[in-house]
Amino acid sequence: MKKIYAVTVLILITLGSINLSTARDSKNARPESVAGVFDYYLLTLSWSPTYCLTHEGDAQCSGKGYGFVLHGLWPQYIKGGWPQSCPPRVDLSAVERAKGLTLFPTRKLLEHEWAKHGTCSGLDAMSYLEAADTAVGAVRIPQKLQPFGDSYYFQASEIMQMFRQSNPGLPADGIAVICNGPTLSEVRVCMSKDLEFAACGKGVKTQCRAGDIRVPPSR
Ligand code: U2P
Repeated sequence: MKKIYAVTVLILITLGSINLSTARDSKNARPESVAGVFDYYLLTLSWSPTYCLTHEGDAQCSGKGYGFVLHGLWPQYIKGGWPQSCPPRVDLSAVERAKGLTLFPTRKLLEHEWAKHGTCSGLDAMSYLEAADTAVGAVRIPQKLQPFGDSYYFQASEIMQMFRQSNPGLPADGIAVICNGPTLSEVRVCMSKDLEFAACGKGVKTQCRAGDIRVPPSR
């Protein structure tokens, strides 16, 4: 009798935990990634000198002298999150790769970004790369953040202010600055599907400490 009771309790506990974990999984589940189903784009510009501090061997780091480089043009959901690696998976053709290499600093990054984010734009590869070209061309890099020789220190709010001054129409909630510890890592600009400056959705915000952050020099 004791044995039957113990087995019944065990079954009930197991069923309970299956139910709980199913509920947890469905709460955390992202909407399925479907090409073309998203709300706006996030243009991400990486401060290459910071990336190169930890990736010396990368092709973008060998004396290229880059300042900001294109990291990606990422489809986003207004409620937070983003689709990624949308089917069907299509590799870039030689012509598309050549176009992409005029925009991205390395072939590795180009191919990764197309596979992870570009496929979710709902555009064919050439149209996606043209959209990335338009997006990059729409953002004027402030004079003080062009590639240069010295290390500079700015507050994240000053970096946002500089970008807004150089880009009339860029709203205060349309830009985010990302740091890697005490160092500038990226500037992210939100854009509508037709590549106009726009407010960012949930979850896209500045991630830097208060006070000065370091902007290391180009190499
Ligand atoms: O932020 C760290 C890495 O997370 C990925 N990311 C972040 C925000 C977002 O909206 N979408 C996104 O994919 C980026 O990864 P990657 O594209 O480089 O693989 C980002 O570097």
